[in-house]
Amino acid sequence: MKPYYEWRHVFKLDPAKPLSDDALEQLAESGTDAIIIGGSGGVTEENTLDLLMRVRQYSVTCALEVSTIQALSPGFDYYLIPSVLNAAEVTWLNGLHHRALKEYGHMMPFQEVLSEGYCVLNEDSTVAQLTGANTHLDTEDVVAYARMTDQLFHMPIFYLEYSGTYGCPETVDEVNRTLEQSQLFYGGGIATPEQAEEMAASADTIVVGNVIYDDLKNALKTVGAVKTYA
Ligand code: 1GP
Repeated sequence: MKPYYEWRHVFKLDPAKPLSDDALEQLAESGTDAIIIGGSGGVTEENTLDLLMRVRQYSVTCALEVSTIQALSPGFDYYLIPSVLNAAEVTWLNGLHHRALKEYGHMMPFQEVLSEGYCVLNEDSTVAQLTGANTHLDTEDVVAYARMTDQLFHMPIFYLEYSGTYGCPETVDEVNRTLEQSQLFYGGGIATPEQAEEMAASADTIVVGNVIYDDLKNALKTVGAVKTYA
């Protein structure tokens, strides 16, 4: 298993989207550092477990990004728990977390749990709609959320989430310079090796999602782009 602080490139697979065995094999054997299973809609215990079993045929590190308590399943290397810092309702910041801890806190494998300070920046994304995120933020606002994650809450991961659209490299760069301890994850709209390389220049870890389903060839090329850069 590769520890999260060594991840430079990860693929995020959506359990609600179909993926052929052949495609999954290519992704798992691509040299990516980890596979994250997670999505914002249609995630169930059944489709999560099904995908976990399929990924477990390979040696790649596999994490669950928990978006619904119902889909919590054992057997992952890591459990990533997002807290949306710019959400409109506290449900997404700590409400679901409270509910989960009340029910399962006594048996949670905390050594495998990683909290993520999420900053959602694409107002059209499902996650922004779901959480009512205030995406009208300037760089100083985003940097303040990065400090909150890093210096105030001491969360291991700060996640700049542009899901579905390519973000602003200058903002990523500014955040990168601010963070001292937290690992910087960048995700959103990476569709080419060039974009992967550009974001990998500032973020510690880049997350590649949608393009897997739209253009597998280019998705696979993002791995090499990041590794060459590193
Ligand atoms: C989504 O950050 C990830 O949670 C990746 O974004 O799907 O736009 O690549 P894309």
